[in-house]
Amino acid sequence: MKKQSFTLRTIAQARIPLPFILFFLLLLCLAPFPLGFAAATRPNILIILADDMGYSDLGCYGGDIATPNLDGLAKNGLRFTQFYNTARCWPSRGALMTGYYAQQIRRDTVPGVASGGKGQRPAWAPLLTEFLKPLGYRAYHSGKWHIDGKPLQNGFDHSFEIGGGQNNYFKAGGNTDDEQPTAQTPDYYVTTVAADHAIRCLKEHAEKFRDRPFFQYLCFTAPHFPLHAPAADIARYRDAYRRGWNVIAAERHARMTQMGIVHHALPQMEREVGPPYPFPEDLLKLGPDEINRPLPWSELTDAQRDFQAVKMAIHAAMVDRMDKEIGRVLAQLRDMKVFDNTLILFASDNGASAEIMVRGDGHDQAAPMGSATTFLCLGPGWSSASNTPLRRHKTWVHEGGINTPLIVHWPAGIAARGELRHNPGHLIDIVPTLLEITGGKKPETIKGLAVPPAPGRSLWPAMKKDGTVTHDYFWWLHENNRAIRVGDWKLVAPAKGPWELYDLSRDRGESQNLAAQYPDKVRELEILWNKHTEETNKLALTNLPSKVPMQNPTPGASNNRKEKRP
Ligand SMILES: [Ca+2]
Repeated sequence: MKKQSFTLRTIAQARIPLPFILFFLLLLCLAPFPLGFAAATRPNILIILADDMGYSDLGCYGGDIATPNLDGLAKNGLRFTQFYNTARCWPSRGALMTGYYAQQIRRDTVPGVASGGKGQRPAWAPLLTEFLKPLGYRAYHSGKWHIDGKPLQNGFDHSFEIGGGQNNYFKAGGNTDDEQPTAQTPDYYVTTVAADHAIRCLKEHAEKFRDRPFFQYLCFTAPHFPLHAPAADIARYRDAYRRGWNVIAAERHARMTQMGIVHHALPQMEREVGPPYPFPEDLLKLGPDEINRPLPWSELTDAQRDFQAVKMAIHAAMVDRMDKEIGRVLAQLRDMKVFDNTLILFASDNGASAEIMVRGDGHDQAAPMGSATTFLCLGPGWSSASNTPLRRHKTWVHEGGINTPLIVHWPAGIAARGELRHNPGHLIDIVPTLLEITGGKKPETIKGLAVPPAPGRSLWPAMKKDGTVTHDYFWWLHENNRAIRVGDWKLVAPAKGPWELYDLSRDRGESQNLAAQYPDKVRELEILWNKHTEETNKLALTNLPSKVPMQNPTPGASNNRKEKRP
């Protein structure tokens, strides 16, 4: 008001003609409205995470699984083609929800401190919810969690949490609704139950909090092992994968190339690379038709081919069912008339998994595959096809382990329809992106602690125009698998292997190791990786909670092998 009075007095003194004054006054009167309008229409946010889904599983990324609802979001939104996660469930969720690399917040292994699945975030690393609250958002969590603390103590107003080791899609045991045990139902299937919960939260929101925006965090466990799906869903894919993983990979690669998603050669499957953790006794429990190497399909026996084809049929059924459930959530948004002004982001927490193990109640070889008493994993043959056309799997930081689709849909905010974005990005970018879009702010200190600079960049400019967001580098470390990307150069090494160097501008399949040809580039990137790792470890060892047990005395040693819920 002070400023306005001063301005009017100035105008009067200047003896400006009346029409100009009236026009100026009109502008002043209108000025508050755009601000108010923007606040009133702040977008709702829906983040949907898949679990262990491959880069090319979705139809809109060249896949052969029916995913019409996600394809529809892609058709009217954006698909990022080089979007990264951290190669594993819990570090990805920590990075997504805080905007820091997982090690910076002790959510992946750091030598000398409780970390990884047992790590506690520093007080300066609250979740995204805490930054959305002051903007009026209500927040709902439905599904997998894998972050330290409980959702209700971390800014969520409701939470359905899939717990209990996540070892059975058909059992309610261990799952909680606002921290209370949930009831078993005859047709229980957790993918459907998670969507039901999200829809229930949205309905309540429409009834009681219509004037406020919402953040719905919907985290499916699909298609993480065990391969469990309703029999009718499996039946529709029973014969779809009999051609084998080599043919399916080639078909996916051809479609992705035609769609413009990739433009590099398909890498060879690595027949010597099996699951990241060997469980030889578990392999025996699965019978003679399970194999733990991605052998050429032609080398399999007929019985092995039948068995393997059904496994992929179950994986497809899990993704197909997830898409159907997403469709029900989208229908709820349309029903609430908020579909256009809800910013929807869909991604997977890591690449498809080569793991093979048996947990929970074990595996009954006589039971129908994919039913409640079986415990099957995708394994390296099909995870190679699922991650087409990228190399390796979940836990590795080669491209197959760390790439995910990222679908962005927000008709009210993004003009582009059906476009690709080749701008690289990472889960660490989601918090800054959402803060920029919503007008949220991170304070400089939290609970008396200085908030360290976060590594992510807002992808909002890239959503408007491709190629507008650059990062100094992307960094990875998981289970001693390590990598760094600067521009299109990527330096990567498996836990026990030497550095490999790739030019991702023409070789995202990581087929041509250029390390011997460019030793100076290797050295330069290695120095950068070492520097970031040292700084990260130093940060992780500061601002410790009062009672933190020391562990992992050996650098690189993992405390994750016995994680109950990878
Ligand atoms: Ca995962």
